[in-house]
Amino acid sequence: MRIVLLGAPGSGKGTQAERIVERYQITHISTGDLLRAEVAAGTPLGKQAKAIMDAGELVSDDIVLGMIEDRLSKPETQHGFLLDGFPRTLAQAEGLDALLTKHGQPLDVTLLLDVDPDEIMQRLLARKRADDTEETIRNRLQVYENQTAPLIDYYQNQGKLRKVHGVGDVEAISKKIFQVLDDFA
Ligand code: B4P
Repeated sequence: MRIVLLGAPGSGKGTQAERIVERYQITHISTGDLLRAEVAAGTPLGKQAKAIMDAGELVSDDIVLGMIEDRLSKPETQHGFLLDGFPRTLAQAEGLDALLTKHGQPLDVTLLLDVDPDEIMQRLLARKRADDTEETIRNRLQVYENQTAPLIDYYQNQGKLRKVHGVGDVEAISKKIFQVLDDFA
């Protein structure tokens, strides 16, 4: 199973990703987690990424695509994977398609977690991560609208988009997601 999990920052991607990979026994690849690990380790890439992430901007497509290419070349991803927080731009989506075509492993489905901006603001202010200030969240939502939301049409045109409303009980949202994904298992 090869899945993309799409949604605004704070839509519950990280939360639901953990449940999805456990149910289907596939590899979880979160570009946010990979970048935070680079920052924590103080690598040159991490130093470059930190300021961008703190400002709520997107790290460059080249860097993120390089990280994904590296992960997708690992044997454990042969059994399937869930991409969480990637792709976030059209260039990343096109780069991913090219990579998966090369590997002969096209995506099965893109799942959109749909949550409105007011709910997102409340959730992220409650979370208190370093990049979760009101100003940064506003910027991240704007970046999402401008750069990531066009991917909804991109995957819709490929006939791969499925949408789940992401507000309410975490367990209930997982159930709705599993109903959609079971068709691809
Ligand atoms: P991410 O780590 O992807 O950050 P996120 O979008 O804020 O996380 P997520 O959406 O997973 O949050 P979650 O819902 O789990 O990226 C961080 C930064 O890294 C980006 O801003 C960017 O700079 C950089 N980056 C990452 N990927 C990139 C890429 N591909 N290209 C370029 N740059 C990239 O959590 C939200 C909160 O809601 C949690 O506290 C959770 O407990 C809560 N929650 C979840 N479900 C809920 C529910 N149903 N009800 C109430 N609360 C809920």
